[in-house]
Amino acid sequence: AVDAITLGESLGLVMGEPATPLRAGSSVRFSFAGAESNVAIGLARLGHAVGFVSRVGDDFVGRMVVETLRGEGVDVSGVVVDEAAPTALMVRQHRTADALTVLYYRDGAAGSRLQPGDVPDLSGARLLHVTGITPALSASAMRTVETAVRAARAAGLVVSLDVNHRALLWSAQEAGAALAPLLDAVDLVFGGDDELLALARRDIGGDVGDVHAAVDDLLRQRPSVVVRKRGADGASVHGAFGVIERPALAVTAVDPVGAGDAFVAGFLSGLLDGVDPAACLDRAVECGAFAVSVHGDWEGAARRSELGLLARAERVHR
Ligand code: ADP
Ligand code: KDG
Repeated sequence: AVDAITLGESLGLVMGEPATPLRAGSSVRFSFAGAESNVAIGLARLGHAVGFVSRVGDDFVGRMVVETLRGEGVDVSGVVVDEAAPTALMVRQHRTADALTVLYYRDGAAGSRLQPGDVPDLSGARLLHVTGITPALSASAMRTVETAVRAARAAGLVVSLDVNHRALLWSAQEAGAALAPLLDAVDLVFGGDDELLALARRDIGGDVGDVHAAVDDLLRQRPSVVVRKRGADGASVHGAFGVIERPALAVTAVDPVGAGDAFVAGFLSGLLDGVDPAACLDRAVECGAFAVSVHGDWEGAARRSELGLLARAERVHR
């Protein structure tokens, strides 16, 4: 039995080198992406028993995803191999050191064919994590997320939602409208400022006062913890205990993608360990810092034995 389950679409990833426009003949790295599989790897590296529910195509991209996840110790028994559609693909151009552009090739791909029947028996697990990406993929993927969230709630699991608005898939307003009805079954919400505003059905682009009002709106519904992700500015956790803030760790950031997923894995790891919200946040902040320090979505995710490494003053550890 696993402690935690994540559900979503993984995509083959063709990634350019940092600060390099993609041209014919450019060197690229082949790997995979996907917020929910990133979180699964993050949790597995931190020592938790975690399962991943998904669909991949019957192709070498899907096999690469499944074999890598299995190698990372993720239970992949919930990954359906769909013979009727390819595994999704994503191309990532790290155009300059600071600006990345992404192309998705995921319309009609295996992940968008997720269906409610793919949701396994969740009893026995303690936590379900989903994101706002999956419901944007298709009507059946949306129903699959709803089904998983309702089943998890009924079985007494902690339900975690990362808003993860992807503007290439839908608008923030559409995302907020689609995800808000899930809130009565969600315990834990993660988001950036505009994502929290959208989820609270407020205008995005508001000031810090508006964001705090949105957090309060969310906490008046079922969620008991709201976590505000603020990139290099750090993060805060909000709940009945009040507000706890942390700055980001000072690291050399080479790749911002995947920070949020590693951060979520760190926070959920603390939750599974039963530590208090401040300690969950500390672990999240450190895991986010590990992720931005390494090129790739999940490759830099921290192992449990590595926690504490970035906080030390010395740079060479021998
Ligand atoms: P997302 O990837 O979901 O947009 P963020 O960019 O807010 O999420 O990153 C999540 C967390 O990762 C931040 O709250 C912070 O703790 C950490 N983090 C992000 N960027 C950096 C950075 N440049 N340096 C150190 N930590 C970072
Ligand atoms: O959080 C990182 C994700 O954005 C990336 O892995 C790809 O899941 C992905 C998406 O839909 O953007």
